[in-house]
Amino acid sequence: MTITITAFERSPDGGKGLARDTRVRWALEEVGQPYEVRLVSFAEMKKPAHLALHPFGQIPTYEEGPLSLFETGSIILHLADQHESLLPKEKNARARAITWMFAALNTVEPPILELTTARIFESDRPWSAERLPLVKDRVRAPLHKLSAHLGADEWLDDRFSAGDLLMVSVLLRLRISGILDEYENLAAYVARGEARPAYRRAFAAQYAINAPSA
Ligand SMILES: N[C@@H](CCC(=O)N[C@@H](CS)C(=O)NCC(=O)O)C(=O)O
Repeated sequence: MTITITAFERSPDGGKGLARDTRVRWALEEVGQPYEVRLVSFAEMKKPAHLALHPFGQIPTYEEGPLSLFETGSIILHLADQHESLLPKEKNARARAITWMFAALNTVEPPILELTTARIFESDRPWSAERLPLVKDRVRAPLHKLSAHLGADEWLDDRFSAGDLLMVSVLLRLRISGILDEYENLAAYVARGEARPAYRRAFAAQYAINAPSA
């Protein structure tokens, strides 16, 4: 069955792979599932046809026959559920991998999003310089713990899973701030994720659309 996802017609990040279609592309590449991409403009995302797929008017969406999904966590869980390469079959290992998916999206990502908002949309406010260090410390708080948990391990649990896919995708957003490099083992963990052939294919596919020269 054909799988179609949506992505920005032109991502504001200019091809850095930070738009959330990249994580869905990565999951699809990990499981060897071909897919099509429908590019949408900001204006199209807010129109009824797209809102019927995504109630919040965002990307990515995922269509597979009669099924349509939004929310990257849900899309990746749907794919991982069918592929042992992303979610182990053993009950407890599977539950732990799903826990890491939630941790990436619910614990680690929110302060990172707040930092992005502070840097991009609030930098001209008179209180921005005073607030930014506080926001950065809120990003660091879960990273200290994550770094301690990972230690010298390769992945968050015994083997790569959808939990790592989401955690690496979330941490990637920090690179521009320099905070990721404060944690040597997390920077190496992200680099391991990026080195995976499936990630490279996903990155290249979005880059072909979003690179400044494209
Ligand atoms: N929680 C959602 C967030 C989706 C989201 O924020 N998408 C961004 C692109 S990465 C978007 O569409 N932004 C444009 C907008 O909100 O108008 C998910 O994980 O899928």
